[in-house]
Amino acid sequence: MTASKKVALITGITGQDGSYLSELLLEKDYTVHGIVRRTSNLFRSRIEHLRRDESIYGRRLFLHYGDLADNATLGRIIADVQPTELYHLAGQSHVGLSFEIPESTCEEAGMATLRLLEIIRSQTQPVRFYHASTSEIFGNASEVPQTEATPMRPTSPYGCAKTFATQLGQVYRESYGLFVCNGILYNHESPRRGENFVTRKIARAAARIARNLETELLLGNIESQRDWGRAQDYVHAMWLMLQYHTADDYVVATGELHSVRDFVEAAFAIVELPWQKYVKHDPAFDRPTEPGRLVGCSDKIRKILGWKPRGTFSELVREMVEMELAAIDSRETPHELLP
Ligand code: GDR
Repeated sequence: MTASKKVALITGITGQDGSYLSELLLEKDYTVHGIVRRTSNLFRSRIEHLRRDESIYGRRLFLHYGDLADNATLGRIIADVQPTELYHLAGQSHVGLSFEIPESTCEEAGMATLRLLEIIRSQTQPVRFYHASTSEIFGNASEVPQTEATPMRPTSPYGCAKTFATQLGQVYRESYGLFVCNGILYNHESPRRGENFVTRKIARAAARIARNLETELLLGNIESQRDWGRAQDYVHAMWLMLQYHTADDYVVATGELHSVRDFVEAAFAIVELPWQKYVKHDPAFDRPTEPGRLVGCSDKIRKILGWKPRGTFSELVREMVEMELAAIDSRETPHELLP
């Protein structure tokens, strides 16, 4: 077997998106390298199935210890791996938490991106760079739906850091001719979503309440609205961006708005329970400010790259709740059931 010439390096490989992206790239015959933080826990649930696969791990999938704050290590990994594509997905990504820990959030979401851009600028071989931008850059959006041309008006420390990183990506693309794409992704969910994001929190609680493992679900603002898509489709969009002949920025969204309340209703309907009885408001989950109506117009990526989202909102809710139920019933975590 000849080694694949396509070499991807992923920061944030153990996250929801990193794990789906790894699977996609391995299917496409890439060699995949991931940067992981050294922790005392070696179990990396979302990619554990790949790590345990002897035909993949150590052959076409490699993990490297590194930290976004450690410039020397990042530089060494990139020089050693010589990636043809770098997907920068890592960093603190919880918007609410960014109000509690603004400095480290900005360091990870903002400065680390600059650090990586500087490293790829100094490489002799070209590296295509994907930056995980976000709808949070639009924040208090001046128009609905938002497009690539909508002004950036972030409403959280996380949104500010991502705005900084997105604009740096544009500056490096224009100033140095680097191949840098900003994927302006709206919320994207799956059974592998972190438990403190609202969709997973709701899906998990609905299942646990249905199985008598919990008695209530504490939420912040349930009137908040979001444009929710499927993570599996969104990592495909990331890959498409780096395959095109020119680098650009793309909005990735479904174009549909739903409230947190809609998600709650749909999730509890699946387990046939009255949500009003279990869902309580806890101001601890309210945020100092909320963005406006974040809903994306993805015409550009549909037209240029032929991308489109699959599945409906209710299918997404169903998939997430059913995985939680299956996990409880089989005593596995949903990650281990591998949707
Ligand atoms: P978001 O996702 O902030 O949009 O960022 P999240 O799921 O955290 O919140 C969505 C909305 O739900 C409301 N909400 C709650 N949120 C959480 N986490 N927990 C609660 O208990 C709760 N109750 C109500 C929030 O106020 C908010 O309005 C996600 C992240 O993945 C970002 O990294 C990414 O950039 C954007 O999506 C696009």
